[in-house]
Amino acid sequence: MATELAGEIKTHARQALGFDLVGITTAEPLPGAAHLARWVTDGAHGDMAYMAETAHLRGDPRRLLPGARSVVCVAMSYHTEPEPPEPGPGARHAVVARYARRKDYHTVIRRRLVRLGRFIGEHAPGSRWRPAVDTAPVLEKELAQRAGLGWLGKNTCLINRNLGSELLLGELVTTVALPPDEPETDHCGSCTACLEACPTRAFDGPGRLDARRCISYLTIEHRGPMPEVLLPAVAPHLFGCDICQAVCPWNRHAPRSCASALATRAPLGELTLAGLESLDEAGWIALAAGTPLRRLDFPRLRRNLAAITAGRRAAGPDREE
Ligand code: B12
Ligand code: SF4
Ligand code: SF4
Repeated sequence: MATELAGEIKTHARQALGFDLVGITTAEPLPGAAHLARWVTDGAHGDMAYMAETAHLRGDPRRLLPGARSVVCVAMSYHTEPEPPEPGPGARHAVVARYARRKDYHTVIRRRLVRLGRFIGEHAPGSRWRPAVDTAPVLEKELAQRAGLGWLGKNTCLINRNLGSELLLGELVTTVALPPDEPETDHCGSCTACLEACPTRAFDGPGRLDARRCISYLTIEHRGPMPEVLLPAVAPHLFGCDICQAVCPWNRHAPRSCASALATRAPLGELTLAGLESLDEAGWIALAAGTPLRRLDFPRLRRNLAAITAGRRAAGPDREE
């Protein structure tokens, strides 16, 4: 009965809801909670206070939904267009991370998870469920690894053997007991490309990221001024960073995603610095609306633009145009 339902859930998630990957794990606590606790104690979360405040909850999905027995893990690929060459510090373009050049995945995935929850509710009357996408206090990548969707690479991202790592994750925590899938094993081998490619040396070791040095953190999450010494490496990134995924061999042959809900929005891949400089607050809000970019308020947009200018200057006159 539970095996049959698990099969129906997977088919529905893939065929009716358009998820690229789906797997099931138990709602048992995750061993990585200990690493998270250490990460926070070391201060590697920087000023992401929410990570410290909720660290004690993140390792146990049952804290999200009392009585939870299973977690249905899903992923959508945003590997939609070929990787453009990374512009150097002197480029006229501002780089926006690939996941942010499209509709906000939080909205897309959450809506589909709600439909999946209703589907399960119809088949298991009286059961309860809760969707989670990014903001819920749970270790999403480790859950997905345990559900067989991929492994945690040395760059700390979840990588799938077929689809690579350009994946966005979500979970449906449910009180229904479902048979779990086999966890995925590690396939990084002796490769260290991501650790070597990171321009700010943000990795303390394989799978250990000090967010305070990560361009993604500095441009999206960080509130204060950027550390001056990192500015040349931050330019020309306006929002997020893809370098440690762009160099990953598992992304080289991954098939292009055909999820139309996550199709690229034309202007977001080619924002010029001059165009961004000329925007007022209303212009920026309109441009960022409905995309992950809305996370960046106008003062921090201006801060990031100033960081790009300062970074280009610090990189030397020949890097400025
Ligand atoms: C905080 C956060 C960030 C932070 C910190 C990143 C990080 N690696 O933790 C910052 C702002 C830097 C960030 C950046 C990005 N993020 Co983010 N982020 C999150 C968030 C909210 C929490 C992650 C977390 O718990 N971090 C805590 C640390 C401790 O976890 P960790 O580094 O993964 O470590 C785990 C293991 O590696 C292991 N471990 C840790 N240390 C050690 C040490 C040893 C010795 C061992 C053996 C193991 C081990 O245990 C830990 C717990 O499982 C999740 C959503 C969620 N709720 O999970 C999204 C999430 C991880 N982010 C996501 C994305 C897309 C990104 C970016 C690609 C965006 C971009 N292009 O700029 C980058 C990727 C940068 C990178 N290389 O990780 C996706 C990842 C999808 C994927 N394929 O993996 C998620 C899952 C959101 C989503 N719903 O899709 N992010
Ligand atoms: S996202 Fe960029 S800055 Fe952050 S760890 Fe990866 S390569 Fe380094
Ligand atoms: S670049 Fe190499 S080491 Fe890094 S995540 Fe990919 S396979 Fe693993």
